[in-house]
Amino acid sequence: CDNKEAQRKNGPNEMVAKKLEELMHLHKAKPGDDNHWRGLSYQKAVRAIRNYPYRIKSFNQALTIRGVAKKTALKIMEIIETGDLRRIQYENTPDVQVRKIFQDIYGAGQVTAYKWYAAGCRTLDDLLAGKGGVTLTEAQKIGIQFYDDINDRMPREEAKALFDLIKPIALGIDPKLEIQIMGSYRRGKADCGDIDIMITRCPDDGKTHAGILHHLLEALHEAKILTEDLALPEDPFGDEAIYRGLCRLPQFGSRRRRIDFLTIPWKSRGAALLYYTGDDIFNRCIRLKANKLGYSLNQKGLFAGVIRDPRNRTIKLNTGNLVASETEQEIFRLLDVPYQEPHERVR
Ligand code: DCP
Ligand code: MG
Ligand code: MN
Repeated sequence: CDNKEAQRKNGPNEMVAKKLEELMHLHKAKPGDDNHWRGLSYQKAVRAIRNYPYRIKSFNQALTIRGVAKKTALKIMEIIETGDLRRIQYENTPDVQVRKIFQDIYGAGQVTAYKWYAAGCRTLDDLLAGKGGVTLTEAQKIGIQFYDDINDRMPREEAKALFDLIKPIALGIDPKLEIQIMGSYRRGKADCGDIDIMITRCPDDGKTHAGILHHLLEALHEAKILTEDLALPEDPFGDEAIYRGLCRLPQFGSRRRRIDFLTIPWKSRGAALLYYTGDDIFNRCIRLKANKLGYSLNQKGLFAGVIRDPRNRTIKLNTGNLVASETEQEIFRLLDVPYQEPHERVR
């Protein structure tokens, strides 16, 4: 996991990257694990191609790019030589197009999209009408109502403007709260798919942030900043809670934006910050590094001595001992990885 500068979108191979990205989205719209993994491997290749500083001219040169194997190199050559990729037309069939639209509905995934298609639905209106006996959750209905808003990304300035409204309201409830934006915003991206807000509080004075989310959500609805709830916290009075919803700037004509709140115990703030800053591929990479050193890393901390069931590695026979969780720096140090600034955390 070495450093990598942010993706360039005006580099010498942008046309190649765009076409492969199109194909990646088509694979991701198909069900099944192999399509999922194929989508991920394209994602890595697309990034590496965007970061590659020279114009790709030959098959062998393409092969030198990390994440590009023979099949991808052949596709790259086809794009360079013909300006197009036939495989895109071949994959982009009407059923894939419909499922791609369905799967972008909040609260729906590949499996649901497939099910709805199989039930005979072809449009968002079909879904709303319950065609083929389809029933929608409340979150999915909101997902359809604000389909375009939710699937659009906001400029980072808008994320900041929303946060600048939210922060004083939170501090008005408890001035000792620590509140900050994570996710793509913290990585410095110019546009954000949503706003990811972390809340915690130092318990030195005997108080914690437990229960704060309940009051904050109420105040933000009152202020007409929160507009719809998508997923309410299971226990809004605990110190670990997740909320997902929609928000908007109070200005007339402003669009709905996705917002996530997470409250986390003070002790695990470093690990939570690391995890929720991402990006997701960087996380996978650093988790792998942790595993190689015999650790286990998640949003709660870095653990030593975790024993996993050899027949099913996702089952922990022993949860291990917490070795670091309060700062990102100590986690990087223990993993023997040089500290990486948030904007560098893209792989
Ligand atoms: N995350 C992860 N794996 C996932 C989902 C999320 O590791 N499957 C972590 C890394 C993400 C962070 O949580 O950076 C926030 O998730 P988001 O879905 O909000 O992703 P980003 O904020 O990175 O991007 P976007 O601008 O699209 O919201
Ligand atoms: Mg985000
Ligand atoms: Mn998010």
